[in-house]
Amino acid sequence: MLKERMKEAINKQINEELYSAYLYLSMSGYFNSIGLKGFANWMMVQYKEETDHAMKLYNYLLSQGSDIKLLTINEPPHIWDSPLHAFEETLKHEQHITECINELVDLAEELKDRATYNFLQWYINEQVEEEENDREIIDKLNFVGDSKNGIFMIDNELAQRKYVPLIQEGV
Ligand code: OFO
Repeated sequence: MLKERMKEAINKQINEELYSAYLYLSMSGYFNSIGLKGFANWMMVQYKEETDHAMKLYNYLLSQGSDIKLLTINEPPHIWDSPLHAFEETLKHEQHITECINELVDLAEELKDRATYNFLQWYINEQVEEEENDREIIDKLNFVGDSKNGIFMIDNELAQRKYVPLIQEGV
């Protein structure tokens, strides 16, 4: 059984993950609108993954007999200056999510909530991967600069990303 503070914190994290989903759905729309379908695909996959992250927390609350208290999702931006700007904002946002997860882990430690502490390890590893992916794309975008050919090549690469539901990954 979860303590009240932990229930509240996990419900808040569901909101953070759903905002992430909303942000990346918005970015997918932005990339579509400037003709970069590969970037749009990458963001659409990210949107779906964030929804999975929220659902994993949601299901955890249910498995602990906790209630679900959904909060208002903020409106994300809908326009960015460039692909590089969008990915810099993505990295910044993921760094914020990493901090949120770290705070949840700190709370689990404070409350001696071993089950939640254990559950959160998946998110710690996921955040390392998320930040690394963003940094790699930022490096590539910085490398090609304003070259249309370069952006086109990155767009083709990002078009290859496929969504794999968490359930198929066995987590
Ligand atoms: Fe983008 O990461 Fe969720 O947790």
